Amino acid sequence: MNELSASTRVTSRMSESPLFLGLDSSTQGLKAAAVDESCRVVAEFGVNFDADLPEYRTRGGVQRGPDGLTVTSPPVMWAAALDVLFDRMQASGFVFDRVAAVSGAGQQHGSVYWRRDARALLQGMSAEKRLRETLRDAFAVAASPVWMDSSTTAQCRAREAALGGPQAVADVTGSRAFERFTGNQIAKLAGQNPSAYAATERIALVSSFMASLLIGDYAPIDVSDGSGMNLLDIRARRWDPRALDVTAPGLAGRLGEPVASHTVVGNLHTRYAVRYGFPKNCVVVAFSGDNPCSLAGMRLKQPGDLAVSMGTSDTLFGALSEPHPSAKEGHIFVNPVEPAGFMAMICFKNGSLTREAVRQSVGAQDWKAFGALVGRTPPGNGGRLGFYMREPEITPPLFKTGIWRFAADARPQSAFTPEIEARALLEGQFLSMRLHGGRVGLMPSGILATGGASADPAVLRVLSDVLGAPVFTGNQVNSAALGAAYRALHGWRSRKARRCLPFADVVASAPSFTRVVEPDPAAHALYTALLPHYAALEAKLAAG
Ligand code: XUL
Repeated sequence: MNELSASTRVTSRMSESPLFLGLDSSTQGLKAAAVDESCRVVAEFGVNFDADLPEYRTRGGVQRGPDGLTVTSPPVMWAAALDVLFDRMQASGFVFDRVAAVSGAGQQHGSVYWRRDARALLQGMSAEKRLRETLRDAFAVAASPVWMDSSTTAQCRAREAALGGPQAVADVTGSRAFERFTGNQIAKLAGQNPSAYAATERIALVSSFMASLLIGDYAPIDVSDGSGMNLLDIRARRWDPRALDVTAPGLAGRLGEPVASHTVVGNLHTRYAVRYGFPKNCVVVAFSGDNPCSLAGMRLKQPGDLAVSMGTSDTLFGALSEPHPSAKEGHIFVNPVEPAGFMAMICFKNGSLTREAVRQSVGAQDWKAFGALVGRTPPGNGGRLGFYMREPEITPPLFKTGIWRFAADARPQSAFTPEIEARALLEGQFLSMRLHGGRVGLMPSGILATGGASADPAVLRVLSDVLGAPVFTGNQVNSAALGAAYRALHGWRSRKARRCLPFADVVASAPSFTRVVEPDPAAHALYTALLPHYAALEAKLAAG
């Protein structure tokens, strides 16, 4: 995701209509996007934790423990950033008095431990005092574990053992036990630091924490971000009692009841009306995770709408009506804009860095030259397949790195010609997306391509043909903040209508994406025939 620099940006003149503000409390900074009622982005702002709040001594927004596994951030820094952001918006003339609703995104999985009686501190926030002072004593734990933390393997294995194995955990909570998932972080805290856990009155996610700062009270966790905890029954949309029991004592009360993502969780605290001029009746719509908000920002409204984000790692997103949780393939979350729906998210570690390494190894100077190489071989590569694992892969779980090449008859090959290698890389990556996406129920009817590689026509051609769907592109700066702004609008309109309005209707006037590639049916049929061969080879590799 694109980090905004410390600068601020007002992209067009404010209109007179109400505005909807979306925040994104991400790993490295706090961003904001404001949209008008027709989903036009009118302003964007950003704060960078390292640069703008150097006193917290973070690098990339986090602090790393000596074990190399523990990764935390001070929650008070996230609160301090909110003041810096709003001060900056005020200095640039942002019209706070037009903001009808605010919502937000938070980096997923990170947790904040409110100390007993912190609620009174929140309620008593004042316009004169900065949040960092008001909340100095609000935390039972000064260092919040974030999604990059991987120190809870023991707790993950204990959870899976207690609940019947990884697939059983996935069946209920949408994902097998993952180190960064909040339930496992809570289990670690309760086990290793029982006095801090005992002093904790309420546990927030980064998302609900930021919402709490706005309403001046403990804000509920929404069911979509709540799906990233290994604690929520994603079908019932309630905490799973067994998952809570194996985590820590007295957890239900500390979590509070989760709410639907479009819920208005409160009015903005008067502090913000006095300090910045927000309207007194400005409402706060439940904050959610950054990935759920990105789904909203990319307007993946219905099952079949997929997004492929091609960055350092590649991520496949999609809306789903029927979830098929898998212990091997990514995550199923509750959908943040369709209360009865779900979303899937699958991460592939070997993304741009791997593509870059192969581009260099085949002697292509740039992506144009690489595309020319790909164009010299036919779709399907004559049945040849390659697996390019420069990094230990998450999907499929392949910890051994290396390159494996196979002829059409499955015999291992030590090398391919540059043109066969170039095509094998792209086809392998997208066959993997098709295979693993299909296993959790993602069946594409349209694909939004984002990230660096989405500018490359050869990449998009193979993507479209392998997945068998048209590819769209658009220029969106920060889909999480934008999605949060759309969700603010969605929650606000739904509240007025006293029912959850279809999200598609609410964002109908947003700028459309550009349809850039149509799938070639003949090529797609070839890939369909090749998929079982690919799956068999991959299974062999995964088995060692
Ligand atoms: C998702 C995850 C990351 C964070 C980044 O499971 O861990 O994408 O949400 O902010």
